[in-house]
Amino acid sequence: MLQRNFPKVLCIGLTLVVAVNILLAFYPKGTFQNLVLGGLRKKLSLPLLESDGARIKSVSPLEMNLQPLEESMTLAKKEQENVDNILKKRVEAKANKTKKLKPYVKFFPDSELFKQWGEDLSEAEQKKAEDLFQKYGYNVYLSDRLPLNRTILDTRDSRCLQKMYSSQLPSLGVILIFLDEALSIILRAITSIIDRTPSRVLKEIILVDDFSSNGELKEDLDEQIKLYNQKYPGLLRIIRHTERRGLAQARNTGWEAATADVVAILDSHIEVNIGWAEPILARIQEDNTVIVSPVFDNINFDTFALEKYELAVDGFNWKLWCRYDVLPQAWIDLHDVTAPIKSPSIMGILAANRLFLGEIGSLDGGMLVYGGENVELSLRVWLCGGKIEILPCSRVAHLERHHKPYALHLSPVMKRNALRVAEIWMDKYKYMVYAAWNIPLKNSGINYGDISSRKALREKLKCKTFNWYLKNVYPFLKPIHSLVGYGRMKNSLDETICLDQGPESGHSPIMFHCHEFSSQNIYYLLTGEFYVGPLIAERGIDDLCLADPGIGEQPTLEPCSNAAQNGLYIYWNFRQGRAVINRATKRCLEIAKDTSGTYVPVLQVCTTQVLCPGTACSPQVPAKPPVFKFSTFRKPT
Ligand SMILES: *[C@@H]1O[C@H](CO)[C@@H](O)[C@H](O)[C@H]1NC(C)=O
Ligand SMILES: [Mn+2]
Repeated sequence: MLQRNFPKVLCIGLTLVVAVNILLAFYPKGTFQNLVLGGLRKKLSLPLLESDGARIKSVSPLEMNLQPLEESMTLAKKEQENVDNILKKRVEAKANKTKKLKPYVKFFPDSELFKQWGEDLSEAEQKKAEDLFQKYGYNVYLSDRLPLNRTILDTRDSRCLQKMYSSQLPSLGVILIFLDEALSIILRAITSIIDRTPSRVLKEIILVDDFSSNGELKEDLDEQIKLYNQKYPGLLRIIRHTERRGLAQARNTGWEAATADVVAILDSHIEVNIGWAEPILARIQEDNTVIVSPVFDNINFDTFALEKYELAVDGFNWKLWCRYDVLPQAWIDLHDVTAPIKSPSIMGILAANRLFLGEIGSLDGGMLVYGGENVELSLRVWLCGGKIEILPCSRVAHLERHHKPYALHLSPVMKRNALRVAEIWMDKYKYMVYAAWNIPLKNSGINYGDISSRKALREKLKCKTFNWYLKNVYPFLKPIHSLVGYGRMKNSLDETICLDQGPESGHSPIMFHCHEFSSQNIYYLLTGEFYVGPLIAERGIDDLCLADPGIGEQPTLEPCSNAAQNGLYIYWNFRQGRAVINRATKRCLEIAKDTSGTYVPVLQVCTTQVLCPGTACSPQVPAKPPVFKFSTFRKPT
């Protein structure tokens, strides 16, 4: 399945986003819809689907850069292929020596693990590798056999190699947090840090275990730490949570234990690349209020080959899912590929002056499990006196899991954390987050925890408003000021089906059995538009507008500004409980059975479904059903 190739939630290494997704533009969404229509929805997990929507949107502004990106991706792939071929030949030569080659049989033909890997494995080995893959979400079998100090491609721009750094850099503490990671993965992260950080600056490596259940992370890991410390006295420490406390708390635990001038808070499924630390330390030495992020490359979950990612900044959509955004023009105009890039947000991995991070409140411990904590920190940094930058010369390779063994359904947690961010930071714009998630503003039924201490912190630090952030840092997000209401649209002829964006992007809405995904989100604006499908509300990208083409019975969906240009009629009169009437054509949106007996949305002369067409409708006279209405009419105020 296509989506499998893509990341689910974690934006670090939104795999292939920058390159391949551009080519696929709207394809994943079509696939999703087809699957829904095929009744296969149960097989898919929610976060996967929802982040798809976000990804499609995030990619659109990058389309203009398609050509150069494609070229450099091809180049990077070729370099990697050469490395891979050499490695493969070595492995083959070794295998030939040690055993007779049997014809290769794939015992797990459907497993993503064996798509590009594992040809030389016996049945027992395949079974073992597949079991480990299911347990961890990446190729532990291979990881256990790769050298801990393996060489990876230096993905820096050549101009980074000419940078000179002070010999008096601040000291660095590296925090590695983990939860049920494979031991060899953690050891490779540690090895890369020790090997690729100047020893004069590397003061400490602090491991934080967020209550793993994995046996090899107990004595075996302790034993390894002891061995490292024999070689590098006092360098490593491990702190173990005695209950699961989530990502944000694990990061805080590490931060509290650190003593170095600068802390780098990393995942433990990474390998830092050559020269990663110097740009970070130099930049923070220059300005201790800047929170920086390295650039990520991707370690493929199956082959462990490194895939170079292009430069991008970190952003998020109204659901607060993180994603990559285009590089700012101001940075491009500098013509210096080594210069720090101002970024609206940060992904999971960051480095900061230890004391400054404390002053602004480190991580919000009220964030559960995972997701949203990066946006919370980003808003706080920008609004309370700091800034965020991506450092192009600092590169970290990040292993994106194929599937997450823990927290299978991240969407509910993400939703809850997003509301928490909205309530603390987004002032009068918080309704945009509720609307994007299709949650009522009042009585949402979602407990986002106690936010009083975070609000007090906001007061204490005299932080700026979200409006300032929108104007000065992230003008890309475009709140809808005239939102009248949102929810699902049903027709009283059959309340089990909802108006749905339908299988073809940008074209035919359908009636489909009601579900929880955003393809059935409907937004009605004071200006008369109906947006159908996931809320976008971003500069330069249109939401989909319900349109009356003026001919035929079929309503269509078109990007709103296109629709207006193409002479489609996109303005409707509507009040809850009344008909949906096109302002120009005076036709009503109704439903009717097609030849196969399925209800479809139709545009027709208003029939029995309305008593009072036009605007001259007396509020005392409700329309006679059947009529379209919001099943739950959610007002943004
Ligand atoms: C990795 O470590 C081994 C054993 O210590 C050593 O022989 C080898 O040269 C190292 N490789 C690299 C690339 O540093
Ligand atoms: Mn990660």
